[in-house]
Amino acid sequence: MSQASWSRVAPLGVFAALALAAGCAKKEAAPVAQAGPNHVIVTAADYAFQAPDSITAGLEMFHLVNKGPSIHHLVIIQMDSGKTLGDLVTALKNPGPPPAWAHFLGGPNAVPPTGVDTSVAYLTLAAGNYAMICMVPDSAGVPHVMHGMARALTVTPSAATPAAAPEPDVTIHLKDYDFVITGNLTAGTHNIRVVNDGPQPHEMVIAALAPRKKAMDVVKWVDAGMKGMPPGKPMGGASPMEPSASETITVTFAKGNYGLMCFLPDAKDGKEHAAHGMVKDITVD
Ligand SMILES: [Cu+2]
Repeated sequence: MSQASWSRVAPLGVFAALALAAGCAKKEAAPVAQAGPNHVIVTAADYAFQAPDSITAGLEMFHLVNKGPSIHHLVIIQMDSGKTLGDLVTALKNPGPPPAWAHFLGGPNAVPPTGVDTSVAYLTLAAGNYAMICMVPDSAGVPHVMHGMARALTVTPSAATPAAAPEPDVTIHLKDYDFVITGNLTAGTHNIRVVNDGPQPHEMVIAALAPRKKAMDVVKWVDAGMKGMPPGKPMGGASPMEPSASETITVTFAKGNYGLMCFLPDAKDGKEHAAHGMVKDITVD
């Protein structure tokens, strides 16, 4: 698969070089390919995001850094035209599923409050109005978005063809209720394509597990308000995304035991998807 896509990319590069050499700027130019991702650095703290107000459409490489003191993540939500960040925050105060005009697209999932660890996600965004929110709960179970951890993001149009996300060597399908992994999660850095096969929204939190701890211990610790010694350390993953959404994340694994978890509430009974079995222990070696 990686060979096929390289062979598609290479001729474009040659063509672009030839076009430049020929100085064909006067003719109607073919759409130019975006050179690479737009780097979007987002810094989380209790309870606000520091981020640009506006970015250009195309492949966005979100880098999430967390200055704490709490654990935070970044959820990217596309809002249908006419809807504002205020509308979104108001709608999220109501129990039940989010409004149909708010499209949860993913983003970089939870990162510990070290100010150094980074969670990375590539998303291809079209021009429009977006929101960045944190849905991680505080010790009373109230999501951080309700403490003001919400920020508007404008994506401006671009004539360039979006750059391609890095070729994944691992794909993880989110299902009701499972994580299905294809490819080998070995020690080292991986580009992981995360695809929500639905029918419900899902997320994937990755945690490096403490000795003798299981993914379910992390779920229980989060549900109990994240008090005391954490049974695992968050190391990114994919933030909540609607069915059919996908993104690519870059994660570096050391040898060891990891947990994959989905904390989203179930459409039928409101319980976390982890309680429905969307929790997986994996060993990387
Ligand atoms: Cu889920």
